[in-house]
Amino acid sequence: MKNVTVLAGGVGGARFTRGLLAHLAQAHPSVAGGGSSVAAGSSAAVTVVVNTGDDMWLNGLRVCPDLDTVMYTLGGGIAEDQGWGRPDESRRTSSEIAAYGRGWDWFTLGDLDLATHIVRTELLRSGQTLSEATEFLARRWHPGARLLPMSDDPVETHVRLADAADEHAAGDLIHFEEWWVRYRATVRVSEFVQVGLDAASAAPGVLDAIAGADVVIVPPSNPVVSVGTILNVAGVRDALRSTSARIVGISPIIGGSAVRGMADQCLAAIGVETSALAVGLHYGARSAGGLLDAWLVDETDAAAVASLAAAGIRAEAAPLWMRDVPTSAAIAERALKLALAG
Ligand code: FO1
Repeated sequence: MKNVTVLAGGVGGARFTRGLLAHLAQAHPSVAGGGSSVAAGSSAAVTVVVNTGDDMWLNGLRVCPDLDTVMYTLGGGIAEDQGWGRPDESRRTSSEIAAYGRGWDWFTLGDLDLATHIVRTELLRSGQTLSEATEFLARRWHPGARLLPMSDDPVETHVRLADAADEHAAGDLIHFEEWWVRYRATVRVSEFVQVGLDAASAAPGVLDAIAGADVVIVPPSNPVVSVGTILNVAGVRDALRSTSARIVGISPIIGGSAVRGMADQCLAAIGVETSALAVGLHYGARSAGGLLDAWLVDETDAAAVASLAAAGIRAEAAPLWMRDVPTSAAIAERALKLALAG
């Protein structure tokens, strides 16, 4: 086991990767020990390619929700129950910003979290790329994996509202985070638009991390706005098609409902049923021009295994609830075994 590349969004991808690193450290101890991009104590090098479609400019700061969630989660700085942001947060600064009538008062920029956005913005304004700024920030957190933004070019997921909401008319495009956080994805959307995608290229190292992997993992992140966005970056799908790596995914849907967030609303917007089977078929079998060699579903969805196999996707059922690091590590172990079997 040498190189594992994970295509991650926010909370689900971050928690899965934390489990993966724990499993690799315990299962593949190496004499050399871990370096910054090698899982601590493991001979395996893990690269996380992170979705940047949720990113935004807010109060003049570049906020990168998924990169920060992965960095904080792997670095031990995450507000665990919330899944994003820092623990023991305060909101003194954002309250002052709101007093000026600026910013998004429904989007919490905590005082500690703000330091990350301030330093990132300073680095970007000094001419660094998002990759360079991400590498700099990660040094403090020692994530045990290499974090790569999917692109150094700005890509923002916007949603086209199917219905009016507050000051927005039906047909308006709003930033994904406004739909996700202000409206909790309750307003119907007609499409997702990745603003900037056409001009975006994969960040340095992303395509190589896919080409050079032994296993590529699609974690239980949002298949539309997180994994889907990464897949749309120029060159990524081709790299996934041609890599010698085995590609395994873990279903973000258990028993017909999204484990976290509002993935079901995103799936509905693209006409995909909210089921482990439908998402696996949505990603598609590699042998049929799709993404997956293998797909791990929860035990409650074991009935999907036969249909997935018929579609050319090797599937197994396993407990997929990530309650803590040990359960996430067990899922990672099953995913790696499934990827490398057959
Ligand atoms: N999610 C919320 O539900 N409410 C928030 O106020 C909020 C603020 C926030 C600030 C920084 C950050 O990195 C993430 C934040 N998130 C918040 C989470 C964010 O919406 C999600 O992590 C992803 O964008 C979706 O996976």
